[in-house]
Amino acid sequence: TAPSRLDPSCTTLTKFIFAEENRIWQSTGELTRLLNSIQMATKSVSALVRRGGVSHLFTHAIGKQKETKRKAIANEIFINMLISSYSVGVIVSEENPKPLEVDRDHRGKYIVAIDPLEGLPDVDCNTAIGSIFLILDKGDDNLPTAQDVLFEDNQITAAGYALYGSATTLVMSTGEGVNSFVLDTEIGEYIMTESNLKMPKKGNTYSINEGYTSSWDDLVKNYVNAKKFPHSGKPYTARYVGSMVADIHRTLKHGGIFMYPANKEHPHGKLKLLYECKPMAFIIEQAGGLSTDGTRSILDVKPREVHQTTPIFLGSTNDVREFLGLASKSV
Ligand code: AHM
Repeated sequence: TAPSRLDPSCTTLTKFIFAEENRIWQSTGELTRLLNSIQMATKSVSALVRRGGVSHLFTHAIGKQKETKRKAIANEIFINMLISSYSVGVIVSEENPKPLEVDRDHRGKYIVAIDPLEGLPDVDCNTAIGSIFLILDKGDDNLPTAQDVLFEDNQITAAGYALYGSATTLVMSTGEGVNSFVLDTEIGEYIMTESNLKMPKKGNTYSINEGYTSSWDDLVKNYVNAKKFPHSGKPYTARYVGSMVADIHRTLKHGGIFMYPANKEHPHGKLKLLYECKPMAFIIEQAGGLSTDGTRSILDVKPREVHQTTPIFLGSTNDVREFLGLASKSV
């Protein structure tokens, strides 16, 4: 259970970041500053999302216009915070066509890929949305440039997401398991609610947009069919918010499988490799689950383009293995 906010011994995200720096990073403080700038950005975006339609920022905008405006503000918040951390050399954002090189005075050693506000199509219906981040290190002493974003040997230093749901939750991994924090709005701090979170080995939920059934390949059709009409046991439950962070957060907590395969409209999948799929795959694998594009782990897919998309299947080990088992039989 979550510790009381009045308990001074509870672990806040800020305390956790300092303790981790001391314990494992033996760092110069760069990663600490960077993670703190990301937590600050998510707090600001959380406030922006919660003000929603009543904020003066949005009163003149409607529908798609409103969505675009909100994304632009969230992007500006993230980029500003990242630059102010003096830890980032290059920023890739879903909202910017090209990678952004940080000016010489503020430049640091990390490459950061972000989707500042994700899952917006249904935001007018008050659905949960999120922000996603991936921190890469190219592993040498030269500060990164835009060309380094697609460097094959970039290592993931950390990844995570903030989910703006009924509460704001931040889930993060620095490669030593997954930790989850909930924003206590009264004190403005994230409080740790789960440490070293492990996902169930098997779930009973599948999550996919079934409206596209007619354009899936036979493998996906057969797999989903097997979940609905099992030879034995109960059928799986279907859950699909249509907001990636919400769907994957539920999969992390309750187990099961999330899928966004290729379809006719998106022959190479819809979700973006660098700032949507890789961070989520990192979290799921750090929590003991699996991710795949159908043939290999999403973490092993080498990016060729900044905004590249990929089919993605991820979730509980046994569920993803069952899917991959069908895949190997169908070749
Ligand atoms: P975007 O790339 O336009 O931001 O869309 C991403 C969103 C994800 O949050 C979600 O998983 C997916 O698109 C839903 O797509 P669909 O409506 O095709 O099922």
